[in-house]
Amino acid sequence: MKITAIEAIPYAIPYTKPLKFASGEVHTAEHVLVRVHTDEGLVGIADAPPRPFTYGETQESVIGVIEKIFAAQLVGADVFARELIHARLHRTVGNPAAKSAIDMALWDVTGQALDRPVTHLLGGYTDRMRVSHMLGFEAPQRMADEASRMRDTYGITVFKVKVGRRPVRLDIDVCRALRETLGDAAELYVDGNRGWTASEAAAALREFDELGMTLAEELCPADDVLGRRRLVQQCRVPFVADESATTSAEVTRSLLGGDATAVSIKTARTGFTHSQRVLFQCEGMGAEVVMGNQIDTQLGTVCTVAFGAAYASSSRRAGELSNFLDMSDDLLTQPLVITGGTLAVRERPGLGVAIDEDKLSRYRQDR
Ligand code: MUC
Ligand code: MG
Repeated sequence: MKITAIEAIPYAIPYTKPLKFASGEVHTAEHVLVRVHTDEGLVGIADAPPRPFTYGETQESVIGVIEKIFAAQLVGADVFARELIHARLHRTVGNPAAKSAIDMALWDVTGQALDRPVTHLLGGYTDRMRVSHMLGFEAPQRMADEASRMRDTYGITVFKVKVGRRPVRLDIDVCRALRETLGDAAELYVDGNRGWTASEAAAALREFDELGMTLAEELCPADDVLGRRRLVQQCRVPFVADESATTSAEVTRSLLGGDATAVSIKTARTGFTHSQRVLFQCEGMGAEVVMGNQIDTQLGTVCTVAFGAAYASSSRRAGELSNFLDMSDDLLTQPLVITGGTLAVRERPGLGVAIDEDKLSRYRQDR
C-alpha cells in the first residue's frame, strides 16, 4: 500500500480555561490535523500540537515542513516500510510534532489495514490507564477547587502540579493547599518546566518531601549541568526528564549524566515508533516512565492512551490524559470519557476514531 498524499490542516479551538506554566501558556489549541492518504483508500489521522516555547515549532512550520519536504519524500513510499520512512524524515533535523503526527497516522492506516487496534499492534498489555490531571498556575484555593472537581466528577486522584514560579513559596502554598484539600489518598507530583534555579528547586524539594510528592519533573534547566546533577542526587523521588530528553540519544545522555532518573514519554513528540525506542531503552536502563501530555486534544490523548496501555512499564503510573477537558470543543465524532479515574483505549481498528467534518470546517483556518 502506497502513500498518495499528506494533508496538513491548521485549526484553532479555544480553551475554556487557559493552561499556564513556567515556560508558557496556552489559550487556544492552534494545532495541525495531519491526514495520510493511501492508494487503497485508507486514510490515517493524527494531531500535531506545535509548542514554540519548547521545540520551536509553529503551526506554519509544521505545515511548511510537511508540504515542502516530507510529502515529496514520502509520496509513493510503502506504508509498511516504517524504517525507510523514518530514515527519510530523519534527514530533516527537529520538527518533532510534524514527524510524530505522520508516524502515528501511518500506524492508524496499518491498524485499519490489519483490522486491529493500534494499541494491540503496539503491545496490547491492558485496555485502560489511570488518569493524572495537570493543574496549571492559579491561586492555591482555585487549584484545590479544580482538583476536587476533577476527583468528584471523574474519579481522578492523581494530579501533576505546575510549579516553577517566584517566589518559591507561591507553589509550596499551592501544594500544601492541595494536600490539605485532597488528603493522603491523592497522589501529587510536580513539574517546574525549568522555571527555578537548582538552588531554588533544592529548597522546594525539602518541602515537597514533607508533602509526599511522588515525582519531580524538570524543576531547573538541564543545561545548568552541574546544578541539575546535584539537585537530582538530592531528590528522594524519581526526577523526570521531559523537554530536556526528547530523543533516545538525549534520554541516554540524561540518564547516564545524572540529569534525571525517570522519563516522560509524549507521543506528540516521539510518535509511536520513537516512543517505543525510548520506552525499551528506559526499561533496559532501569528508569521509570510517565506518559506525559503535550496539552493534547482528544485525538492526541487517544494516541497517548493507545501507547501507554500497550505496555506494562508505561501503564504502571497514571498517564496525563485529561487536559482536553478544558477545551471548548473537539474534532472527534465520539468524545472520550473518563470514568472512575481511568480512560479506556479504543477497541476499534487503527486509532479507532473519526473526524467530525462539520466541526473541522468550522475550526479549520485555511478556508
Ligand atoms: C508538561 O509536562 O510540561 C507544558 C507544555 C508542553 O508542551 O507540555 C506541557 C506539560
Ligand atoms: Mg513537563
